[in-house]
Order: sequence, then structure tokens, then C-alpha cells
Amino acid sequence: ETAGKVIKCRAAIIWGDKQPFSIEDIEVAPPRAHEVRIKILASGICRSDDHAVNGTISNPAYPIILGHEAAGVVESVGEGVTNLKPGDKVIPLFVPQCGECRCCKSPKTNICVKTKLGNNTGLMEDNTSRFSCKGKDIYNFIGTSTFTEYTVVSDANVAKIDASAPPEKVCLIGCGFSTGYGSAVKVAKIEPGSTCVIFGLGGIGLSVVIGCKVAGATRIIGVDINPEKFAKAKELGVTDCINPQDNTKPIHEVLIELTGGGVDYAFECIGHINSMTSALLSTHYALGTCIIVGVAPKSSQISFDPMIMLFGRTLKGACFGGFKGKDCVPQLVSDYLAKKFDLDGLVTHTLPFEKINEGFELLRSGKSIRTVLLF
Ligand code: COD
Ligand code: ZN
Repeated sequence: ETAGKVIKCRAAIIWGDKQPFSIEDIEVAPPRAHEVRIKILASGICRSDDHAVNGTISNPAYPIILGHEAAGVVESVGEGVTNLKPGDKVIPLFVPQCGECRCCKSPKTNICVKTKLGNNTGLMEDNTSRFSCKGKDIYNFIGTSTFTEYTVVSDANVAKIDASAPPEKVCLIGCGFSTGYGSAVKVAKIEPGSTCVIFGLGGIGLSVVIGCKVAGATRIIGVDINPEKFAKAKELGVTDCINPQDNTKPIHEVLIELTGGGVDYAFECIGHINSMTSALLSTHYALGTCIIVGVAPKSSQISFDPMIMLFGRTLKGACFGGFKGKDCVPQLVSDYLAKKFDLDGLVTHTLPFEKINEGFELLRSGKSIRTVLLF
């Protein structure tokens, strides 16, 4: 019986800017009101965790426990938590769903006001931490923190999933898979017969590919500077692979020629401002839609001739594939179990949690799509 008690366990801590992960013994306090303590079973390594290590997209406070793409089991719940109980299988949500704010009440967005992307305080709602190590408070990451054996999250940041779901696979529904898949099926709402281009064939871009395929796109073009990404992309449904470095012409011109006037849907899954404008320019001038999924380095700006929007192109952004976590994550897990899509191919490596630094090296060297850490 651990409920109500401090749990001693292991976590991967980043002590400061650009430091490696250090496996430490930590203390995890019991969940307070409207909080849930979760035993993590599996956690994927996402590029955004690496961005956080490098300070590229946000300035996290240190020391911090990163990780946001996981599956686990509820260990105990705080006061006032009625929809979850110990033993429930769950996926933590970095985009919460409080159910009460203006955004949660609107079908037009999934961004609950409690979302802490870009303004991560690293603390719980009462401005305190549940993690400590060597007498020091440890900050959390975007409301999740999953590179730890136990974490505590707000009950707005948890979705209950089917008890039979394999954690080492469905953890990807906590970020990478849903971000890409939802960008295609929920944000773009691709029609059968569409032509699509995906810039960046990492875990997120390939999940867009899976979504394009499920939605019935007939031409799916993949763009990447790493040709080693092409084999898997083709397996998942990409019909044409293009390496911008093999072309002297700007990539959008190549794409416009290849598709006889531009694509229906372009997805930017790299996080570079140049590929964002290329993606926009590669869409059909009147009926094309460009969706920005990647996050560019902080304070970068994109610029383009506003004329390119005049005939009706659409430019959109989306986070977590436009999915409201509590409403959609359980359904995505059920769809996975019903074999509506297959995300197993995205998991290229599994490692014991202790080898987290090795997992990040696989990501940085471009060798992995997703590494899943097992606890
Ligand atoms: N041209 C073409 N391809 C490129 C280029 C380039 N100039 N540079 C890199 N690439 C390729 C790489 O070879 C790689 O295959 C791919 O782009 C990027 O993939 P990964 O594996 O590095 O990264 P992903 O797929 O895990 O994620 C990439 C994003 C940029 C989408 C991600 O970092 C991101 O910003 N996340 C999503 C936004 C979000 O919702 N964040 C909140 C929590 S994640
Ligand atoms: Zn992520």
C-alpha cells in the first residue's frame, strides 16, 4: 500500500542546460486534490524532449524531469478525483482537457486554457512540486514528466484507456502518433483521392503518412534530407520520396511540377522556417492547405508574399493533431486495438529506462524513429 505515502523510485533528471540525463533516486509526494499519481510503464522519446534538453523551443527550469509520451497505471488519486481509480490504465496528456474553459467547450480547438506549452512553469497548479531529489525540488515538464517510475499529474491531464492495450506501443498515442495522425484526419480532414506532401519523415511525419493513408489519399509524397528514412516511409504508404538535396530547383517548384499545380495538403513536420514556407508554396494556389506541425526555434519568424494567400490557400497550425485528449485518446487506443491503423512500425527501438541517454543518441543520429523506454 503506497497510497498517501511518499514513493521512493528512480527518475531521469536533467540538472542543467545541455546536461545528459542522470538516473537518480527521487521522492514522489502523494497526489493532492484533483491530481493523480501514475506508475509509468513505457515512455517514448520525442524530438520535443530533445528540444527541451537543448533549450531550442522553451526554456525549462532545471532540475527537470522530461518525457511526455507515455502509458502507465494509476497508483493513487487525490481528493475530488472521481473518474479514475487505482489500477486504471492511462495515458498522460500534455494537452489537458479541463472540460470547463472556453476552448474545451468549443469543438473548434483542443487547446484547453490549462495547456502549458510555451509557458511551462514546471509546477503543479498550486505552484508546488511533487518531485524531490537530494533535498531539492524538481520541476515537471508540460504537465506530464514521464521519464520517471512514478509521476503526478493534474486530473485534467489523464485519459483512461483500454486495460488490454500494450503500453510499449500505445504510449505513442500520448504524443507522436496522435500529433501526426490527427493533423491528417482531424485537422486537414483529407478527402479520399487527395494529393499530400509531408516534409520530414520522423515519427510525426510518418504518423501523418498513416493518417493520409487511412483517409484515402492516393498520392503521398515524402520529403526528407535523410534518404535512410525512405524505406519505412514507403512501407507506410508514401508513393514518392524526394530528397531536396538531389534537386537544384527549390523544392516547392519540384512539387508543383510533380503534382500538376500543387498539392491538396502539405504538412510541415521538421520545425524549420524554410520548410514551412516551402510547404505553403507547394500547395495548390487556390484550394491547397498547409498545416504546420513542427515547432521552430523560439523567436524565429516566417515571411512570405501575402499575395500567395489571395486566391484562397489555407495556412493552419495544430497541436496534438487537434485531438481533445480525454475525448479522443481512449478512442484512438480502441481504434489501434481494432487494427484501424498500425503504429507498431514507428517503434524502431526499445530500451530499458536506464539507457535513456542511449535512446537520445539514437534520435540525434537519425537512426531511430521512436525509441520506447521500458520501466
Ligand atoms: N528538409 C527535409 N527534411 C529534414 C530537414 C530538412 N531541412 N531537416 C531535418 N529533416 C528531417 C529529418 O531527417 C527527420 O527525418 C525529420 O525531418 C524530423 O524528424 P524527427 O524524428 O527528428 O522528429 P519528430 O518526427 O519526432 O518531430 C519533429 C517535430 C518538428 C514535428 C517535433 O519536434 C515537434 O516540433 N513536435 C510537435 C509539436 C508539438 O505538438 N509539440 C508538443 C509536444 S511534442
Ligand atoms: Zn512529443
